[in-house]
Amino acid sequence: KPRKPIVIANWKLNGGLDLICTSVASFIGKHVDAQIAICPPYLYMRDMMTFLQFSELQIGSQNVSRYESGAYTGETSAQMLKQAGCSLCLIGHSERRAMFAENNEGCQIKVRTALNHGLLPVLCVGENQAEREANITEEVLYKQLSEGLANIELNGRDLCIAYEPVWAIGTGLAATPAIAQSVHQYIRAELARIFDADSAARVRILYGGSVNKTNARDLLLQEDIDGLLVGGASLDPGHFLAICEQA
Ligand code: G2H
Repeated sequence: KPRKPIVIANWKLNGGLDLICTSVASFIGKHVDAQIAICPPYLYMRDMMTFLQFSELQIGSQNVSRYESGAYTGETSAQMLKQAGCSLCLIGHSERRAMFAENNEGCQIKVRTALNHGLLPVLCVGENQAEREANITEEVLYKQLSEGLANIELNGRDLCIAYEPVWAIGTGLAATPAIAQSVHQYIRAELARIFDADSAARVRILYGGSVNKTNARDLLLQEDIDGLLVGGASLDPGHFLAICEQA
């Protein structure tokens, strides 16, 4: 594969110290070719950091503030995340869009902030069931990508896009490898329009939505699927490791 595979665990509002310990322990002595990151709830990042000398795991954040500092109660800035040892951050996960009123404009500010502080932004996009049934998947993605990445200059810095069809999230019904590949191909073409062909060829596009150790391999075999974003299955350390070993 031309791009280094990446597998990210998104624990959402789950897990705790025990899961940090067992998850990091499961990677000790294991060699995986892919870049692997776990996004625990903020509170556990520092605990995870203390174990990381034993493995090549990275820490990711499930969100990042659009603000740098100031009177913004409840927020955590990109600079703080970077200082805490975070390597990457998810931006605009569909749950944040649906339940916490995140929009494309806010995502664009977060992508910019993450890049400025040396965090790898993982911008999440995807259509819901009604949009897929109405055949407007590409229109939805076009808007999410062109607004979410408006006026961003990469200047050689890394960016990831996570394609997470909302109808596949937590439902057990993952997109078929063929459907995912065709959407990923569309996303890469859009990235070439937004940036340029070289940048688009470098951006890693992850698939997310009911990924498990049984469907991971076929998804990863697709030309434009460069990694996976794993929710439910990442809460079982052995299961998550089995997914990572296929990347
Ligand atoms: C999609 C995914 C991880 P799950 O949200 O971001 O969750 O694998 O449980 O569908």
